[in-house]
Amino acid sequence: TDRAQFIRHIPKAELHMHLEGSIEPQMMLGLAKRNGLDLRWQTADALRSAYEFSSLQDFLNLYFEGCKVLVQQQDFHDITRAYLHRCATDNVLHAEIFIGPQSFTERGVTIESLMAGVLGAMDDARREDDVSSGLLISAHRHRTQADALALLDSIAPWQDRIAGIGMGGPEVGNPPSKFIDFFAECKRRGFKTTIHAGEEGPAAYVREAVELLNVDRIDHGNSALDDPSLVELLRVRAIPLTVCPLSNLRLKGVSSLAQHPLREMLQKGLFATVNSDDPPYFGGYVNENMIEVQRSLDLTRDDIVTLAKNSFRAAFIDEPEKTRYL
Ligand code: ES4
Ligand code: ZN
Repeated sequence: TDRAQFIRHIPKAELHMHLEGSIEPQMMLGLAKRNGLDLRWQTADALRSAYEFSSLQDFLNLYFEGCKVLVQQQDFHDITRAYLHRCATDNVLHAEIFIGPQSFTERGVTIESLMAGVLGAMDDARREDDVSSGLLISAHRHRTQADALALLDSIAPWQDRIAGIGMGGPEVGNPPSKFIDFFAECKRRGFKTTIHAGEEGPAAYVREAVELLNVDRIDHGNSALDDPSLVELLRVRAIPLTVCPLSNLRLKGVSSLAQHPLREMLQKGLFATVNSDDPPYFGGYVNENMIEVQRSLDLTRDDIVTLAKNSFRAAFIDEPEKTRYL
């Protein structure tokens, strides 16, 4: 349709996408074969049919299992390059991509091969496709704060190549308040920060992320709408929310896209962006997320323009560079 074409063509940024969650089934099988690993699935269709989830934890179990196919520097290069190629096709001019090194270093993969693979592919995409990108290092909230601080030390050699630090993993039972010292240390080192909050957890977790961690963005943030004074805080401070509609649908955060909180977020003046989270797992890249949520919530052309502009405004890039996109 007209509106879908408009969405595909408008220049945009993506700010919430996990590299480990970007591996298409065919590539997953190829990586397993290349590394001599046996997967529980033998065909792309069989793997795809496993992508049915009842909750965030149910998804994370499969996601962490899939991480095992990433072993060599070339593996990290190839998945990063494939995603950034897709960005070029989708008019995503800038992408900020998460990777969670703890899934790999715990198995003996070196941080050096992980970083060289990902950063090399980001450089290639800039040169070959004119796609700009930033790397977000994500810590696991189900591990300890000491683990997160050790991760921070391990990435120190690449400080100037890292756009920001994030946090993901099973949310309920692992509140932001568990990581006050870690996020203070990230800030002390000059990093921008973000954290998954309000995806399955309550509004109180989003409030902790803002008031105790002072993060620069919130990933998801859906449950914030349950607390009117928190909505006001997010609006006044203009804290971006990286919303992921198809992720919320597939992890049962919403029962249908028509129930998705995005329209209410925009109506209340919140700084919302639309993102894909883990595209093959949840059934779409950023364009599919925007197209499907636009249709389900009957978003206007102006809403789409707002979302696209917000994606650049919320990016962890220097203000002078941002104006190139706005
Ligand atoms: C997540 Cl660690 C991680 N990866 C992908 N998506 C997520 N959502 C919450 N935590
Ligand atoms: Zn996420």
